[in-house]
Amino acid sequence: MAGPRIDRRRASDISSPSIAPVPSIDVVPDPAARDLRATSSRDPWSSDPESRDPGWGTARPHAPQPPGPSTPMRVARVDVGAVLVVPGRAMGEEPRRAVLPRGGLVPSDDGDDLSPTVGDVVLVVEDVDLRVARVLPRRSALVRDSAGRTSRTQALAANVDVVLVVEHLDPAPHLGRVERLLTLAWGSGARPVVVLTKADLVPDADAVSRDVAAVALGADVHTVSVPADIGLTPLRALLEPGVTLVAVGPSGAGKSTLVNALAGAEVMATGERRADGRGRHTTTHRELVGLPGGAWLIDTPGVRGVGLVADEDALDATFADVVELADRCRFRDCRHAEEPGCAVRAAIDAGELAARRLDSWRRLDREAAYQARRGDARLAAEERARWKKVVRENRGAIRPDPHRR
Ligand SMILES: Nc1nc2c(ncn2[C@@H]2O[C@H](COP(=O)(O)OP(=O)(O)OP(=O)(O)O)[C@@H](O)[C@H]2O)c(=O)[nH]1
Ligand SMILES: [Mg+2]
Ligand SMILES: [Zn+2]
Repeated sequence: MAGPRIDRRRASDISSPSIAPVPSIDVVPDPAARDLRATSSRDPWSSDPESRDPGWGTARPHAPQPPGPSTPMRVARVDVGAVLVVPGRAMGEEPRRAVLPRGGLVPSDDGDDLSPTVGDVVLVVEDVDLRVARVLPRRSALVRDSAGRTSRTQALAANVDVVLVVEHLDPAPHLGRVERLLTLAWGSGARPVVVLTKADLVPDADAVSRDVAAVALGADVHTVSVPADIGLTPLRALLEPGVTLVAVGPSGAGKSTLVNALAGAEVMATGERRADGRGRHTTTHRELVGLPGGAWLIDTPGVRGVGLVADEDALDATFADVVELADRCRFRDCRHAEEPGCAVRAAIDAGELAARRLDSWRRLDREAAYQARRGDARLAAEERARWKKVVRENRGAIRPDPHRR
């Protein structure tokens, strides 16, 4: 369930009026996919009944196929220059290594070349090696802004239905991180579900859980403990055949422990935190695991910071309460500071909205706007590079005029 769609003013519009939405490179989210029910009744896309596993997403039947026999496989893990792939019913099958084209980019039906990510469905061709020939359309993707000089985005996982935002109750949950990961999740096209772990370690799990629920509008919040076997039943209920769940959250939150509990087997290694309290990453790779019942789980390493990709709808979904208030302010360009008739300030003064919620919204909104500008700058640079190439090519074709000096 996405938040209400409100024509709102971005907080950052004031300082930078000309922000164009950045086109997402890795994903074209299907709005219908935000509703889990919409994804669980997908059309079969192949005449081969073995391939009708709904977890595979929907390929357009008219899409051009690479020549020769090719088999759809699911990416279980990404390596350097290759991916590990598993067939549709993955349990018990050893993943096979399939090499990527030079540069790692694979043609997709959307016209762009993509770096295959965990959860992708790819067509592989068997000749000398197993080769990845094509990435089938993603029905959802968890996309983050990749750090670094280039303003590329990175798809962390594809074709997911549920994003488990995993956060520990001990130490106390970090609300800003939950908001950030929820925004990432809303932007993916999948349904976010918050999981608060280590309920056995705190006396007041329910009270803390209510505080988290207040910043997780539209998402279910579950309080769990794996060792004490608390709260796992509603999560197990999510494991429908063909459904893919991905666990995201900080290192040590208990993502792998949760994945193992849901899988009913020791599929991922788990680890203690170091005594000095600094996070040691136990899981180092994103990995897809197929369960006997037909559901899929993706475990991810704890990420220190996930850069947001500009996505106004996702931010609006996460901050639906603030957005709704902002829409009632007297002035369209209200900064929610000292202006008369500010509904946001009024709500904060009345104790109906936490001041940190406004701060948090501003921070993430600014970050998304910054990311959009970087995206624009990158597009402009690509355009310049394309143009230079045209000029270079034409220089060879047009003979210089000997009379001109
Ligand atoms: N008491 C308690 N400990 C837990 C619970 N869940 C996980 N742990 C412990 O927390 C530690 C970290 O768990 P992991 O599952 O490895 O955490 P992770 O999120 O996968 O961490 P990374 O792989 O580094 O991202 C381990 O020692 C687990 O045994 C829980 O519900 N209660
Ligand atoms: Mg782990
Ligand atoms: Zn206002």
